[in-house]
Amino acid sequence: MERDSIIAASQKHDIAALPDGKLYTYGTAGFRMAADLLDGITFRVGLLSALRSRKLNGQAIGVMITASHNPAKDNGVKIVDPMGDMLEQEWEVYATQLVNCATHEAVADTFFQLAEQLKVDLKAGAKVIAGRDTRPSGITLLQALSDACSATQTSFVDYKVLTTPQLHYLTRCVNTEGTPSSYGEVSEAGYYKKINSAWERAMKNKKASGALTVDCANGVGGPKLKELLKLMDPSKTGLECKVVNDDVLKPEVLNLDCGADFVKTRQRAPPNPKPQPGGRWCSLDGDADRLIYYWIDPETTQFFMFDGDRIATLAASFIADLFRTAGLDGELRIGVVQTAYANGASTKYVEQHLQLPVVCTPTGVKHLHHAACAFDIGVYFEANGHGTVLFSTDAVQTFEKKQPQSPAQKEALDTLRALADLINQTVGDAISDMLMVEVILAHKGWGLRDWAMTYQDLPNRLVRVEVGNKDLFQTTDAERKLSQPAGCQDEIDQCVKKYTNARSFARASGTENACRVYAEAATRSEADDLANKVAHIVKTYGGA
Ligand code: G16
Repeated sequence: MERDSIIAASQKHDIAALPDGKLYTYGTAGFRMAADLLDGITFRVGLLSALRSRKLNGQAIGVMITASHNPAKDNGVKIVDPMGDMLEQEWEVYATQLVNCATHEAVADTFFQLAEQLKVDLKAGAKVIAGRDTRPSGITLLQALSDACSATQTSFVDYKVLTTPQLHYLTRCVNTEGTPSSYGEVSEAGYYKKINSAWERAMKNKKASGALTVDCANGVGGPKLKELLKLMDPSKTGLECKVVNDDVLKPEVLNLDCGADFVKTRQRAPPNPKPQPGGRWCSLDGDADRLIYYWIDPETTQFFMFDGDRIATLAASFIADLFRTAGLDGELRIGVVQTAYANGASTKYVEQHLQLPVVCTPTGVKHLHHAACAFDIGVYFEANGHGTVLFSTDAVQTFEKKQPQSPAQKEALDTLRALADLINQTVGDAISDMLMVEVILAHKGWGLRDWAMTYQDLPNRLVRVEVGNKDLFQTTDAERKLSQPAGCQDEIDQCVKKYTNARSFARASGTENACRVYAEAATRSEADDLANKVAHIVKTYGGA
């Protein structure tokens, strides 16, 4: 590998220095910003992926180019580890280091220094696979990645347009192909086949009731869901799926007044198409890794949102029921992982009603995923609808070994096995999560009214606050408190005390140039008022 060829390739992919000596950092979802700043960053991420692959004995590393729920003008790049999980945290530091090199020469030197420091054999083979969402800027960013792979003699496969979870799936498939833990066929078609077969097994003898309308945020989820629907046979399972907001030809409409982030933050349905009262609706986000359901009560016209907390509680309660029926109660541990954004009522419901343990982690699926691995069945969801259910190897083996003593036990075991295949084990996947929700509703014979009645959310509000310098805000206690700037948390605490059953926290976003404030309280007006007051405090402390 030649220093000169890395420098020459790097020269084609410049980076703009940030003002005031600020650094680009590998955040909640990799590097994410205005797309025109990302060319050089993506090149350098390619270099790091080439190192990571060599460090891991040539296993394929995934790189996803997406800015998910962010506006169309943004883009992002993140690294996926061989088993489909997020990049190991220690390596985020190396990514930040490589990306912030001041010159092209420094890029090459840092590359070789990292190789030495991390004992990477540069003569070994390496592989990177990549995918992108529907943003047009993704095409040139893919080229930057490809150039980094050529300059480091790394084999590169471009899977073109994919949902984020599909790229995670493919990464795991490539690395497990031909082994006893093979995760599936290494192709997009293999993904659809695996999901559809698991869906049909999970729905055996059950029927979904009525149609489901899916808002795809005008993102990649639209065309991909339509591919899956070509395989799905509504006459077998009763599920009629209608796809809306699936225009991927007009980049500017991506995530615009639609999608999971819109529904969650505005706490209302997208204006178009207008949901029919009583109908079952859900929204995906721009790269199809988040899912939110909603429903309008035909009697009161009240809007009900089923966010990540609701999906987690539904999944945990169903799996716990299946365990009881299958006679596995007590053998395997189920736990729920949430973040500070989880509605207090959902936490109480899991702990007190379902009698299951809850763990709270900082925002970012990498944190939740890690915590969920500590359980035999780890249900993790962020309130924004990003999450999945992890089945440990032990759990899967227990389902396989268990001899059913009755037809009911057999059905429960079959359903558990099917769910383990249906639910994407690598990362939150809106399409697979949506089918999981449909399976559960069909098994329980529930409509959305029944689901809405499980517990009552505390009124809450999420506010985005633009500040002079978001980096001033440092958190502790799984982001439930600010450690910096000094004095800010005290003011928030004083404010929260004035409201009933209230809670509020602030943190810097890892994907946007802003802070987020969350507040919940006993009544709608108290939650709104508290959120505005705390947002004001944050603004005051946030620098000019
Ligand atoms: C990403 C992360 C999520 C996180 C979200 C918002 O989601 O993967 O874990 O909750 O950003 O993060 P923040 O509040 O730090 O901006 P996505 O769907 O945008 O990739």
